[in-house]
Amino acid sequence: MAATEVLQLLAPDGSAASEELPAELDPQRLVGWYRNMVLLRSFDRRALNLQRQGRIYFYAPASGQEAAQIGSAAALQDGDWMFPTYREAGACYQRGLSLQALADQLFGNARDLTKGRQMPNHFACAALRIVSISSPIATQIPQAAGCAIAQKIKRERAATLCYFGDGATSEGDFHAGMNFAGVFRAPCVFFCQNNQWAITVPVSRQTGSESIAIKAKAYGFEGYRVDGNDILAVYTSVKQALDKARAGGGPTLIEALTYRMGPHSTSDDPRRYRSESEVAEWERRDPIVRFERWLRSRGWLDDATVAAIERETAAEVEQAIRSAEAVDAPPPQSLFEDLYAEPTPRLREQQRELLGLIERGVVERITRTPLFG
Ligand SMILES: Cc1ncc(C[n+]2csc(CCOP(=O)(O)OP(=O)(O)O)c2C)c(N)n1
Ligand SMILES: [Mg+2]
Repeated sequence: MAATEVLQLLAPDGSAASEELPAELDPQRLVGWYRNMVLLRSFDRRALNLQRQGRIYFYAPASGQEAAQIGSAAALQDGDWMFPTYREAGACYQRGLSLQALADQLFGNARDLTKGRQMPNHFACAALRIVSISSPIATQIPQAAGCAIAQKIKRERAATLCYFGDGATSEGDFHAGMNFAGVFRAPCVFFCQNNQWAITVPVSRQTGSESIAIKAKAYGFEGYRVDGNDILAVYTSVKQALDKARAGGGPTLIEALTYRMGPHSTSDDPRRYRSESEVAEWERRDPIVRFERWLRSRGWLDDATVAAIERETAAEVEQAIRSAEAVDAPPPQSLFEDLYAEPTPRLREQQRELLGLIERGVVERITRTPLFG
């Protein structure tokens, strides 16, 4: 397939390009993906409201990108590594990070795996090989290439999946990472969610190339474009690329064409830079509606099941948020842990000083101080 063609298996009206499905995709698994997409949409809506109510201080929604997120992460296997960005709540959930862990991270509470030290949306889980998210755009791309090269040296039959956006492709780190991966035939899949915008900058201002996918050619490997709102196309292409990487076939770049339907983050008002008609146009290609239509046409979903999934996922989200909010902030002394095996004398002194201030009531408790408005 040429790097400018777009792979699509499901049309926006839910009709399928082919009746044939990969053997591993049974109805139960497919309806499970649908459920996860609905859950992610519900989590997004709820998290935006939490920020507006001042209960968390930041959130980066993924509405419109559910197919790209769930479909890509569904292709991962044991032993694979994943380098997400701040928008990948859904991909992390699909990979196995629990809804409770996501909610705990947004609140930065004592149960949070990132121990309240990261901005909301910056998930991580060592046990699942989900690497800690860096806010600076594209820094994870060379890291992912390096991780994949290490996998190759260790002769693991596993691969690395690296997430980034269209905006990230204008960073030097994109070039460095892709180049390294190409030279060393790293088992790395570069998954670009081209959601048309990098905050206020449209994708037309990111590149003079025909596509993002075509850039892979310059680094000596294959690049594909897929319809990122078509979960079957996303899953199939990422699965093929990961299988190829695990088998020693080197890296692949996948450009998933999708759309960020909401704001960039809670600090953004997209009405100031894009038209309502553009948003409406993409709403007609909603990935959840499309997948639901197809599942219904196959007889695997009906009104009662859809209603139950919507009800149950909303209740699960509510429960996770309630539970997360009820857990206190991490203990202040935990600030001093994890950096050194043995704390330095200076760190010990600072810890003593802080605990003294707390005892004397000078610092009542460590609050979740807003960093971003
Ligand atoms: C190096 C760097 N420059 C600028 C920023 C500010 N910033 C945060 S998100 C973002 C846009 C990223 O766009 P894209 O890569 O398309 O990802 P998306 O947010 O659309 O998912 C920018 C410029 C940053 N975090 N890091
Ligand atoms: Mg973008």
